[in-house]
Amino acid sequence: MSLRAGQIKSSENVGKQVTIRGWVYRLRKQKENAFVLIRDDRGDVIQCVFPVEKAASLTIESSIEATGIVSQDARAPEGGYEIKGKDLKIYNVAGADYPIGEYQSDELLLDKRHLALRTRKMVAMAKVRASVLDFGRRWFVENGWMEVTAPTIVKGAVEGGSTLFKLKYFDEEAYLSQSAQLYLEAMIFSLGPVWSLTPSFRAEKSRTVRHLAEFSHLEAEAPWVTLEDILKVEEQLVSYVIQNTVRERAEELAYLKRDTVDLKKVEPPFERVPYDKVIKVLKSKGFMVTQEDGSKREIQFGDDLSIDSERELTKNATKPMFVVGYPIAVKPFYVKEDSDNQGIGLAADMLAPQGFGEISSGGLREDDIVSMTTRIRKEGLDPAAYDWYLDLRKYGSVPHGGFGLGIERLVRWITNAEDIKDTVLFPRTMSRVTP
Ligand code: NSS
Repeated sequence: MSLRAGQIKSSENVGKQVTIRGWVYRLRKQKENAFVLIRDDRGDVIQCVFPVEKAASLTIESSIEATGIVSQDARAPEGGYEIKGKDLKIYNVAGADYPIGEYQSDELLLDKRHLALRTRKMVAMAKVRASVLDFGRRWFVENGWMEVTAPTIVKGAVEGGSTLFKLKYFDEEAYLSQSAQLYLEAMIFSLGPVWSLTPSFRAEKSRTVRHLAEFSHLEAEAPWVTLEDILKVEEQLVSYVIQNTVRERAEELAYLKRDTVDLKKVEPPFERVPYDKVIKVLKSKGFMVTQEDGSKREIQFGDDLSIDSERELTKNATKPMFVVGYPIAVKPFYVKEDSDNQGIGLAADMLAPQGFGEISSGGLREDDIVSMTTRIRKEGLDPAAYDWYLDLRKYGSVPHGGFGLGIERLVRWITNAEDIKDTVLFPRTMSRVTP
């Protein structure tokens, strides 16, 4: 029976014979011995020492099965245990030109991502991400929300026409979905609170460290809720995911050199900061916005928050915050207007601290058919494409709301990753669609 590195590294195994299958992660051949760091299929490593002639044909990433006796040696890397190799079976001698070495440009690592995902950094990232998805699902299951699946080939824009990916759908034109929201809205009438995890697509034409062309979108929608109900769900969900992920992935986060002191303090409630206060704060700091012609002017009421303004706002924060009370003009057609506060939308964005910025966005939905139709037109969209969606306002409309959370944005914050591309194994951006 073959064991994994983590199972072998234990004092009980010292002096016993074990077998491990894996890949040559690092290789150092000396006069008598070859030191082979073996990576198992969970990304964990252990050193195995062979007489050099036995390991003569080994190259980096060759796949092997090694059998030997476990010994404890403080000098052995990664936990102080090593295997004194006896038998070596080679499955495949990897080409000697394996392109990933210790120091590589980011671009090469992206070009060779199918191989780079064998690095321990990518393995750690993938494990943190898996825990985020796992605990996200658990939160919804434990709180009685039903998981649903919405289509990703659609006819209508949700988040504006400019970032739609068009595709030929038999004899007609269709788009890749930007958000499952409109479908989730249809489902709440008979399924109650629902949630989904689907890929969302945005033809983002700007290169930033927080935009992907394809991202994992965790979305939720519920009937009979207030804005405050939705914000409570968001802060509870995010806190639950973070607390559990930090606990389960302590080792990986340490490997990624993520200081988790602040993360451990993330718990409800998150501060609700009114949009007009945000503008005042940014103004007092002399914050400027770049206009279309490239010139700069002072930020003013009515401006949407940019990456830079969010960074400024959150750079010294240690917990996420909600920005509430955006002008309806900067929000999509579906956002409900505050009846007590004309021109203000019942919507909120959650901004992660330390400059990370927006990770989720949600609020109440317009439930009146007339004002919704007007706003669809105002956005330059065709109400005909929203025929079925408008039916939801015609037949038993109810107050309702929900939110969408970007998994990669959340993972980027949890792992303190410089670029959102680090949080996905095969990122899709404006300039990258392979591998
Ligand atoms: O455009 S959003 O702000 N809102 C929606 O799509 C709503 N229709 C969701 C809903 O209420 N059901 O996107 C939601 C989140 C946003 O806060 C980000 O965290 C993430 O989705 N997002 C992205 N992540 C990565 N890359 C890109 N391009 C991206 N766009 C949004």
